[in-house]
Amino acid sequence: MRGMVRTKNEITSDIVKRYGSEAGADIVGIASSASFDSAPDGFRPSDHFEGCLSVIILGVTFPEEALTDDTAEYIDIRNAVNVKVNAAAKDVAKQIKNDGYKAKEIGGMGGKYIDGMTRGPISLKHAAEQAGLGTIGKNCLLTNSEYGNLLWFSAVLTDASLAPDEKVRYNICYDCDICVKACPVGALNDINAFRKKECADHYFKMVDKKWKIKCFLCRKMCPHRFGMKGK
Ligand code: B12
Repeated sequence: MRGMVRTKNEITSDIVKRYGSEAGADIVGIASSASFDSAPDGFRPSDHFEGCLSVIILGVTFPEEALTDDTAEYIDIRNAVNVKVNAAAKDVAKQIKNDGYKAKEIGGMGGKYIDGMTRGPISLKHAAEQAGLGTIGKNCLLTNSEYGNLLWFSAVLTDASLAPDEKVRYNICYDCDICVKACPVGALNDINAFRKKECADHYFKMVDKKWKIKCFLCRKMCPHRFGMKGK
């Protein structure tokens, strides 16, 4: 239909959150693109999507057995959760495009290989923190009051201007150092600099020619792993 100007449907944060939960996300938060000003160059939403105004973060929970049942393969659960959260992001991006805006989904795993390490386009846990979904603890993981650290994230970048959620203010760690002491390679020893390489070199193992994740103690040992409501 040449010459026809496509009208936009008005979308709000509530509408987008409904899209997210209908698409299978357990939790949805919204951050402004501007809240990434302190992220490093190349890792801001605007580096990947010109005109980005809002970042929608979608979280899907791991089942508790991922941490408690030694017969459950953590990596299989992780892969299934990743498929689910990526599908939710794709769905939300599609709906936003149908409403007349631009949108681009960011998957839950890394993309580029930089300095010997997989890198995502943006840091999803920082995005989740900006979007009020929880707080990053000494274990370097985003912890939510209801779901603990069992959340796995994806995101949608959009040029729609959506009201951001407020950051949460709770502290979860205080003088607890359980995760720091539990890490077999000391990756959490310096609170200001997570030792990615030490962690990455340790946490995989090869079994029957397949990569498996053998260590997630930083997740498992946290007293708030299942949330903060007295579990
Ligand atoms: C590469 C990667 C790893 C690497 C390196 C981890 C790391 N911390 O960078 C290794 C292999 C070690 C790893 C291990 C694990 N990972 Co990992 N990993 C990723 C991945 C794919 C990319 C991370 C990345 O490139 N970030 C971008 C860079 C620039 O961020 P950064 O280096 O952390 O940034 C530093 C600064 O630049 C700055 N910064 C960067 N961006 C921003 C933005 C703002 C607003 C601010 C203020 C600051 C800031 O802060 C950081 C240091 O101070 C993410 C998915 C994703 N896209 O986020 C998952 C992710 C971080 N991993 C996750 C998980 C669960 C794990 C493991 C438990 C194993 C597993 N896969 O189950 C362990 C836990 C290790 C730990 N305690 O942190 C989850 C975390 C979920 C949560 N609840 O927090 C993520 C978010 C995947 C997901 N889709 O949910 N991971």
